[in-house]
Amino acid sequence: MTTPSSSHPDILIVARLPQHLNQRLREQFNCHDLPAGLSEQALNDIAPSIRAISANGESTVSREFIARFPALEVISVFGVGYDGVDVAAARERGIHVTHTPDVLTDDVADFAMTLLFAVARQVVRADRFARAGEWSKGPFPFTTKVSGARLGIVGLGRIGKAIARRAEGFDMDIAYHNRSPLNDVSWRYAPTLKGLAAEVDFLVLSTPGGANTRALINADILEALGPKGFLINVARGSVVDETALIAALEQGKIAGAGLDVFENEPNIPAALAALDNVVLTPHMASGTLITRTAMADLAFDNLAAHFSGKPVLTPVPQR
Ligand code: NAP
Ligand code: 8YV
Repeated sequence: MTTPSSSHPDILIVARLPQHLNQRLREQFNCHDLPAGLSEQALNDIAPSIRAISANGESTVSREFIARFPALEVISVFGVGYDGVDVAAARERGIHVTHTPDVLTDDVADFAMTLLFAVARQVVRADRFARAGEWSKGPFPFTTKVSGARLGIVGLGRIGKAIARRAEGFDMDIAYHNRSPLNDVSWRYAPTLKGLAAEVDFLVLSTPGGANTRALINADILEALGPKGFLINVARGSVVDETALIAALEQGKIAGAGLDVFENEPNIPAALAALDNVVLTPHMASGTLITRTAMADLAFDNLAAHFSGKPVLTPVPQR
């Protein structure tokens, strides 16, 4: 590994990053931009000099990819989720992996509640109804009350707790499921995911993605959630078996879903898009100007700290 220095190190950008981050990176680093059309030959040519990778929460940075860069020192993820990065492979080489926790928590929790309300109160469908002049033919059908309803949170971490705090303002009855109970919260712990799904009206997902949570929400869990239950996913598409979800929605086995994340982004299955009982958004829960700017600054500051010989600010946790 080369010694960190502050003189325009070579950095590989592997994701579409916001303008603000791109600009800051270009001021400090010699940037090579993969999504901008860097050829395989050009990537091979610069590989020996690459000292940092700038990725986002949706990026895949595999063991094989990491192995192509012998001088790699740090991977900075613009996002809190780093399930696409092979952290074990990076650690074996002493490569730092950083992410952007906390700065996006409020926005993602706000957006989970936005999706929850949108699907329960059928805001998008009602908007279409109003615009199409359907109102003159009769009233919009009744929707589902949120205040006082039962909420289950799968993944009560930074974002999950912020969702619970918001839900308290709507007098919701709150329970959660993590792999183990927390002793610093008063919300009810459900020891099994199936038990949680069976007892709530809204099941909200805010776990990390990756192998440990793959298809956690399967046909069995959806069956337990039941025909009056709604699923909200602001976690990762991989947490839900999308085929099982589509079947459950089509067959009325659950009432509806609010989804910000999908198995194969940016592609959304046509069968899902054809349904009326879903609200679908393009992975935008953290997407406000203030938050994306804070994320960009933190992703940049992690790189800047490393290349000025300081510890990175927000390394991904040791797990
Ligand atoms: P966090 O603080 O690490 O919280 C994650 C929680 O998930 C922890 O409480 C953890 O508890 C729980 N968990 C992990 N594995 C689990 C499992 N198998 N079953 C049940 N619970 C499990 O992370 P965060 O900052 O809240 O972020 C959570 C995730 O939200 C990110 O990793 C990312 O995937 C997603 N996210 C999405 C967007 C978006 O734009 N839609 C934006 C930001 C973040 P235990 O370890 O005790 O189980
Ligand atoms: C971002 C995210 O949309 O933080 C995460 O894990 O998924 C989101 O905040 C993403 O990282 C930016 O593309």
